[in-house]
Amino acid sequence: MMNREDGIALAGSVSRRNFLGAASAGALLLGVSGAVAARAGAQAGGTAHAATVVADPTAIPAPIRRRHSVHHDITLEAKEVRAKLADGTEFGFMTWNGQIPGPMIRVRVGDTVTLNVRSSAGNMRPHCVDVHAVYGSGGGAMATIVPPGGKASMFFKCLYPGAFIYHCAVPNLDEHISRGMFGMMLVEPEEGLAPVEREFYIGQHELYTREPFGTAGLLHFDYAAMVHEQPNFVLFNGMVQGLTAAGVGALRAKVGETVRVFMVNGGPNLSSSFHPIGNVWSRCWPQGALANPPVAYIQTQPVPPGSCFIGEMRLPLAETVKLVDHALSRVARQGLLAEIDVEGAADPGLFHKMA
Ligand SMILES: [Cu+2]
Repeated sequence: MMNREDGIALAGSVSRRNFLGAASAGALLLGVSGAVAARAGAQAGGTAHAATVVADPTAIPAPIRRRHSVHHDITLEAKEVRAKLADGTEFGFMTWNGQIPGPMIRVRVGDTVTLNVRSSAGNMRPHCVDVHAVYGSGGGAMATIVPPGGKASMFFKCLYPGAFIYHCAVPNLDEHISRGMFGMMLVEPEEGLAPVEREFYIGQHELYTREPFGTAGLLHFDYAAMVHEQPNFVLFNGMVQGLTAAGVGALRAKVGETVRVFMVNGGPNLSSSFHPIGNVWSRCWPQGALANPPVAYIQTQPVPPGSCFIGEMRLPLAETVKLVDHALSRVARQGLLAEIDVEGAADPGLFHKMA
């Protein structure tokens, strides 16, 4: 495992002692919403690829087919980890369960949840969780704030459907989210979602570093760059081109399938213009708002920080679909890219290159 304390201590400019003092007082004064850590009982499941924080985009709880309510006992664990950001480059991430985004939690309207927040003993900072799927003060932030080695729990009932972000919400929440402390909680409507062949889960966020993109070694967090919203890295799942052959591998699908993409934008500051190159969102729910009818054939969908998106794509062609933020400098120069390799036979009747 990585040397967490070094990664975080080197990256941070605030001492642990000072930060802890500021955190407890600040949280009380500001009423900030909570953050989350998590290992979701049977459904936490998520796994990060070795030495990286890249969440497996296929490690998703199964679609809900039951038509009654249940209770869930879910644990999120705050983990500060030093991990690979790019080849030859490392960063001191903050994560839920060691992965970015944190585990996807999946429940149904009417379900109740006990959410346990744990903090690894080796952590340097307090953490908590604000869940946007919840009616409750700060989304649970104050109920779940925990010091290193600590634990706290909250109970809530899910009353409305949609895809919602959860994120850390201590006073330095922008830094903690930038370092990776966000994930998605999906509340399915009572009738569930239509079946599709595959589902994927990815998260976008931006990193503010003192060193430019491409620098080798351990990079350091830059508070001034964050204040001015000028990141050096914009990422899917916490790694430069992480979800491509150059990273931990591309996503895979087959011709004729329909795939559903769950996307959460942690930010903390940049909106995403989420677009599938070579395809289109054949059905999507802006902001993941499942109580509303989907919209059809959308090319590029805004996803604000602190929000989510659910989009479906038909895959009539064998091709590589590139998922991007269409603010394309983030793709060309800041590391943001995911690919879906669609396997199957060519269909010249739909598309072919001409001589
Ligand atoms: Cu935190």
